Amino acid sequence: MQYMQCMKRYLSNLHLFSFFSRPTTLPSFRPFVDYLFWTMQSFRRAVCAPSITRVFQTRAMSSLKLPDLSWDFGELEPVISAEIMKLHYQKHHQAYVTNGNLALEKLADAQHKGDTAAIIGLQNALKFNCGGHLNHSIFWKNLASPKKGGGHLGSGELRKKIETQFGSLDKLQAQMSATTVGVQGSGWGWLGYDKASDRLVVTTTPNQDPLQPTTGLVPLLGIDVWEHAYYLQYKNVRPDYVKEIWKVINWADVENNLKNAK
Ligand code: MN3
Repeated sequence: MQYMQCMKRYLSNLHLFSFFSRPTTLPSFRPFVDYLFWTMQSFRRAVCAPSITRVFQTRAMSSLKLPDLSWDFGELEPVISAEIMKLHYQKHHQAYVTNGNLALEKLADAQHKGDTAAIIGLQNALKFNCGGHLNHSIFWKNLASPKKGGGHLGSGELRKKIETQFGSLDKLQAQMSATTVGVQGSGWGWLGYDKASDRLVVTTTPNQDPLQPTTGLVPLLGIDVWEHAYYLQYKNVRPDYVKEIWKVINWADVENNLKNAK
């Protein structure tokens, strides 16, 4: 029985090994003996080596990383203080990355073991931590200093869409501010894009729920209204933070997200 399993594994790995390790030309002397020796070596390595597919899967899945930022922590002042941005990026986002990678490793292990219960048990940790990573990666790019275009909406397709659907940029901002301030507890305000109807949508998600996986909408602009995003500067007054943040919205990035969504 063990022999049969061994042979089965050998045969399933053989095509990979023959590609990597088969000599291009066999030595001209004692060809049959050498070929036999090569075959035995391949068999040994194929059986002893871990599954190549699994190694690649594990590495590919455990690869969340803090993204590079296009601004310095103090560049968004006075709208958001350097202290907030530094803590937010280095501590909060880092925690989502660290815990997301941990959850992904556990998932790979559970999948390898075929442990369905463990896979299901990891879903909340995956949504929260990997969602936090996705959301913040969008958020950082959504921000820019006014000196680098922050707060300025160009005259492209995004402006046309906003004016057609909401009347003006001011009206969109007013609607999105009200919706975002209204998030109960921690969460995000979003300007999303609905591919099916080719329309912009203002909405919110709770906690770290990522927009696209939970609603199907493509995220164009996210506003983080977790208290860690503003409390050190705005205390409990979330409406003031949301009102100010429009001065540092990187509309060029939002426009780019719309272009990529299509
Ligand atoms: Mn945050």
